[in-house]
Amino acid sequence: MSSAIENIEIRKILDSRGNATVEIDITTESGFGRVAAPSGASTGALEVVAFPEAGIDKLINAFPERVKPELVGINAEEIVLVDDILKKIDGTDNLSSLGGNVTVAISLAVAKAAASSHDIPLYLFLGGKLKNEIPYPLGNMINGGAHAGKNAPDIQEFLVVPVGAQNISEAVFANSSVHKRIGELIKVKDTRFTGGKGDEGGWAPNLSNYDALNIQSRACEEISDETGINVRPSLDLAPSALWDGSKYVYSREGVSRDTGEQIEFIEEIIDTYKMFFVEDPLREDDFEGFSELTRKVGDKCIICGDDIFVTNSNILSEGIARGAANAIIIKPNQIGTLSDTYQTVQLAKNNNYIPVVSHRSGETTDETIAHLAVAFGAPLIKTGAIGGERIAKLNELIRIEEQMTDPKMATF
Ligand code: 2PG
Ligand code: MG
Repeated sequence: MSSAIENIEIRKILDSRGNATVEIDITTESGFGRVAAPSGASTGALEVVAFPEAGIDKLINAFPERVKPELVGINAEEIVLVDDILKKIDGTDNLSSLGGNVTVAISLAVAKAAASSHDIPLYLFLGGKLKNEIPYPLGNMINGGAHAGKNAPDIQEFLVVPVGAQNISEAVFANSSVHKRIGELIKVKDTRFTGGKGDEGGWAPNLSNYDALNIQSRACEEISDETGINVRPSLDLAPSALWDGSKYVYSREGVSRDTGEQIEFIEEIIDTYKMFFVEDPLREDDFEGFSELTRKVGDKCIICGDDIFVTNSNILSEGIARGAANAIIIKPNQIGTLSDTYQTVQLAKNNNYIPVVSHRSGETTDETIAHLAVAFGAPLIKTGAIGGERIAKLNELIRIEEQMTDPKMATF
């Protein structure tokens, strides 16, 4: 049984927004790994460059000479070596030549092929000894900002977490019940609502931020009462998109907030709606604001950094030193390789930052992040609630839980 890479193929495929992305196939003597890369819409400024600057088609043409010969023959278990080779082929410091989406798909597909060579699933191969813990799914209920149309709320994501669920099946069905209930409540509030959805399968209504918050919170309460499973509201504000250089402009509301007012607004929302998790409450370069907010509310709410940290361990180190946030979004394509992703997860865990493995707004039916969340021991996974590319990950978690001998939900 050999894990040496025998072949590597690349193809251009569709993502959930109808844009092009890449898929990689890795073959070893006795294994196979296939991974497709996702793409963001509200990307952090310091993420690696997603696609090769020369374009996907040119890279695909050059791939047989430029990439394949460098990897064929390498042991797929040597993931750090593979990632180093990829960085060397790329030759830039932001992966703009190969594209971070290409490198991350190769890196993850190599790991999958190695796992498959040993005939074990990826989460076991990467996780070593099993903790037997399943992450809670953060389900996306209402889409706004860069993920929805003009009249939708300014806040990008209204999320929920079924913290009272006993297993993943209870958890995903609780989320889908909240999603359905929110749809019904939106129709009552806006009789002209056409049922439209945003990029991540959440509803995209013509509602103010506060109307959306009220509906989100009411649906959580109702479904918690009806099912006995406590479901808590959460948010991703993605407010770098709202920042005009001196203030946050909430155009849907006709309101602007400076940094101090934004912090007060977030504190008020956390208190009023008993928020469980708030991602990117402030713009991506405001370490000070993140620190202040974390000091004020970090004991009652998870304050998570996404665009501010971009899964980069050097940037996370700065955040840790300054007490900015207490959780970090982990998106492998923000940093471009599995080994760099792993390094960031370890740094987070060693400093009591909660790692939250996440999808992107543009996705495929690839299910790899479900395995990563389990392998990393991440207590939360953010991967939507409904929609083919979102349920691919959720249903994989159901399968993973079924394979475990004594599964339990994650501990925080
Ligand atoms: C986010 C993500 C995923 P995008 O902001 O957290 O929800 O969006 O992939 O567009 O960056
Ligand atoms: Mg985010």
